[in-house]
Amino acid sequence: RFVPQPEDRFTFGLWTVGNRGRDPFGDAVRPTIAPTTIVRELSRLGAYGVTLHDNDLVPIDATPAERDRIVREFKAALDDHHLAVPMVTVNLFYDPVFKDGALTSAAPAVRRFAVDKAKRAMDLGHELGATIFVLWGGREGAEVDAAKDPRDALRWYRESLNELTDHIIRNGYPMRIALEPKPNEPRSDIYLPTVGSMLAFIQTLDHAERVGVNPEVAHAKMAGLNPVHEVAQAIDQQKLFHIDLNDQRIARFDQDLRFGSDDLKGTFYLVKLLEDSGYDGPRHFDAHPYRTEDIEGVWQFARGSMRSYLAYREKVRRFHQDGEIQAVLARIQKLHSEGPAIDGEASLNWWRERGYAYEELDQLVTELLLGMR
Ligand code: GLT
Ligand code: MN
Ligand code: MN
Ligand code: MN
Repeated sequence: RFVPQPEDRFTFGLWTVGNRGRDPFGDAVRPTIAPTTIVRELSRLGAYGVTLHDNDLVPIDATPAERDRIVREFKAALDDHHLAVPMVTVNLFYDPVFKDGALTSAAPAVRRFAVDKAKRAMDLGHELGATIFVLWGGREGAEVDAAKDPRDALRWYRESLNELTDHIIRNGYPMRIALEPKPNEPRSDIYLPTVGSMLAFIQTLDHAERVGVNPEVAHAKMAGLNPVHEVAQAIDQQKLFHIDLNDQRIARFDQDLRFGSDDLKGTFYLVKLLEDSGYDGPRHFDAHPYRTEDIEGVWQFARGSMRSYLAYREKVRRFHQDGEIQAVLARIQKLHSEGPAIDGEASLNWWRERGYAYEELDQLVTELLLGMR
């Protein structure tokens, strides 16, 4: 029970288990783990795949020969351990050249470099079999709005994305782009901060059909929003191309907590939404092990992420099978569908006086999560 299998479609970024525990106030606490080691360990733990930024695998200053050797060895490890790479992304935030944005930099030279870097990351992704290309615009934002008109930034963003979808189409890649919103950090304000704003922006692109979203639980919470409702809107628009699973407390810095470790009820409803909707994409964990952990703790973190998903999934199954919960739900539905049409004072009062039994339902869900049912 709760043993992850490849068919569960669990994936991890190289940068998640490989995170060295740096924070703005302290240096690395763990050594670098080689990508090929990460592949071996994730496979041993039952993951389906691994994801990466271009530079998680290939250093930004690698020669073409070095790049080819690194990619060859990585592919051999994927083959040996039967791990897939369903998604790749591009690092447009670490190098100082991107200090004022990449695709929305005010400097055309920086935008050119960024778009070309993204194209090369797409080529790498295609070579590894990825069909999803995530773009997290972490540096696409501002502190000083006097320096850059946000309308210009959006226009540059759009032009860059149009060039990237053209690249995909011209090369015949079966690839789609998933834009990942975040409200702030590392910028004071990041453009297109929520799933809703991304969805509206996507409709202005040349190839909107190729572009969807990659919501992250923590990012929605940082914006003070309900991740379940954000993801539901993406599903409603058929734009949930990928998802980043982690956890986060409201009104704190970007925590990247282990999936399902903090908000039990919120996580339950998210897993319920993913499972009930038939979402069949990767369950991608984008979180960091605590800074207190050594390498053993890193693998505990990876194992725990997957076990927790399976445990929440089991709770969803029980929710649907629990006689009492289903009876309350049926009662609520019957009330809503069979209550009188409103055509006068008596029927108005009928609705005004009716209780909805949500307290009863919510308590049952709470007890389910607490292991009492
Ligand atoms: C970075 C960020 C994540 C993004 C990754 C993709 S990198 O760690 O915090 O939310 O998904 O660029
Ligand atoms: Mn994040
Ligand atoms: Mn993310
Ligand atoms: Mn984060």
